[in-house]
Amino acid sequence: MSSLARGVFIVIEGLDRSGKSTQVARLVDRIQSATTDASSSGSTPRAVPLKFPDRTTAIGKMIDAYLRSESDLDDHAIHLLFSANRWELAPKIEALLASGTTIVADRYAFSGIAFSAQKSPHLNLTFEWCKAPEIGLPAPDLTLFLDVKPEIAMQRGGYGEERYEKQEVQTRVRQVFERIGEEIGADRWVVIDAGQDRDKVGDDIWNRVVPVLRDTHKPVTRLWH
Ligand code: FDM
Ligand code: MG
Repeated sequence: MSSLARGVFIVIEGLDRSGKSTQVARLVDRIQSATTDASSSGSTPRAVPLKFPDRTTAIGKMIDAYLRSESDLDDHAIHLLFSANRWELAPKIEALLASGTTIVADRYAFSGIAFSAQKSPHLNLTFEWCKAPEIGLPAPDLTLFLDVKPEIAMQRGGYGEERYEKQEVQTRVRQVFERIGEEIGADRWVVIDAGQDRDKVGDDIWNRVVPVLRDTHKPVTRLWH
């Protein structure tokens, strides 16, 4: 690997309980061990996980209270907070990629659009309105959508603790994700069958990621530019 090669920006998306967190951790480990050879400089990490929302920032704490139903916020306001939470981390994303570190993010702008736009039957949150604040964020090189039927996901442990963890919400979210995938296109959006066992899901992800890891000489693009 050339010292000039940038890191790659990978996003794992999916419904709640689709196995994202498990697969993010596995993928980071796998990239880490695949790149820990003579070319990597000492202990410099070659891959790091990120998670959206990042609940540790001031904005993230407001989001956390909202998700745990400790606060209520207007649907437009919470949408913009989720987006602001990405914009506040965008400089870090750019710096990591420039330094050659690959990022594996647990959710990103696509969750932002899907979870807000699913509310549109009742409100004014159109797909286009929800997409607008995400335009211009660093674009993932690859998004892996972990596809699981909402009725399967809800049988998994811990389901239903937070806002949005309801079958009818998840069903609408999945439909918006489908539309986003069509817009992004097959070269950057890959659907993974997340109903399979974890090892198989991990292998399917790895097979799609390997070619992208080699493709580090094109510049980072911006969402919908
Ligand atoms: N969520 C997540 C949104 O509504 N908008 C966003 O921009 C993001 C990143 O927050 F229900 C929703 C999706 C999920 C909840 O996600 C928190 P985690 O992965 O369970 O922390
Ligand atoms: Mg959750």
